[in-house]
Amino acid sequence: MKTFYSENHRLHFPQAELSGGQFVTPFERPSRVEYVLNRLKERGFSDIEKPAEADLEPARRLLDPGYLDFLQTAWADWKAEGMAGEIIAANVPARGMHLDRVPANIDGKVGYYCHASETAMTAGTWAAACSSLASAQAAQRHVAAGASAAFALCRPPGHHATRDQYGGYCFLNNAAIVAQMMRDGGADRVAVLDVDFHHGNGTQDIFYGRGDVLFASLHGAPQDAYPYFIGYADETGKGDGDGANINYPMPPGTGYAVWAEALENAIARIGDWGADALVLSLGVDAYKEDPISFFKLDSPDFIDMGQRIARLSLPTVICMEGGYAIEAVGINTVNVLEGFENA
Ligand code: SP5
Ligand code: ZN
Repeated sequence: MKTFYSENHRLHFPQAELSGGQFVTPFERPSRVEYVLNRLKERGFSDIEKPAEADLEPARRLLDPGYLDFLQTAWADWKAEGMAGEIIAANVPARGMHLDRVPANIDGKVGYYCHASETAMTAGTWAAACSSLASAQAAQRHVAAGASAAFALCRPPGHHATRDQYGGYCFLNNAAIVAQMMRDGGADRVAVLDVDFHHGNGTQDIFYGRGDVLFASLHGAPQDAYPYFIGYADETGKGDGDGANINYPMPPGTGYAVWAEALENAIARIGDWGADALVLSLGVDAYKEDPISFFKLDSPDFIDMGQRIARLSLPTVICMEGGYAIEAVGINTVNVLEGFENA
């Protein structure tokens, strides 16, 4: 399997993440991908290509153009306002306030376009987010050209980014944009399977009203896990999308036996639905040692996960999402790829 990767992810490395009332070094940090790269090479996945520049046209059609303009100009506007530090959202539209009026002031705009203040933006965030998208798009083109699967080593991740909000370490929803590109390329029905520990709220948001893209997510139950306000099992889609959204929220301590049962159900639903292509949002934060998550998967479980997903026998674009037990991120990620390839 071929990997697409851009080192420009390094342009995004905020100093600060607001966690437990303190500013800490962000869990989502550049070294994560170094571990994946090293493990890829160790295990013989040596076909690693740098992608061409991102194509923002599909993003402009799928997402809110105002949001994309904001991402692109936020840093300059923030600095122009005299702000000394990184971009952190301090004021968000809450219950009873206007949810649809975009402020002119950059501090207000940041709150409007952000859903989680743990995520800071810096001078290089937009460029890094574009490079992450570029990897996903190159992987999609590779699969469209006939490969059975490709791996996009995306950083920053994407699945929490909605059509008009960043957060959860995500800015551009790579998986969603790739799913749309697969549709545009002729796949009638595209499934997005999200195995990251956190609910893929962004991907759900983008496709909630659509019947041509099915979204299935296995994640920590919102009562106990970020993003807290979405990800319940009764969120099944609306309008044309009714029945094309499937959530599997699971409680603290969930191990692989229960998790794999949910996965099997998701795989069966995707198969029955008649998907022509698959996007896998691959986070490995369901791992037992992950510092911000509460599932109990072990490293060999990720091999089994890859094997099961491969049984769908669909053209598959795999996009890297989360995973923060840094030294195990490489092993667990590549375990999924090996399981997938050897199935
Ligand atoms: C892509 C992805 O995996 N994003 C995850 C974003 C999670 N953000 C909120 C994390 C809150 C965790 N609380 C920290 C407790 C540390 N003991
Ligand atoms: Zn995650």
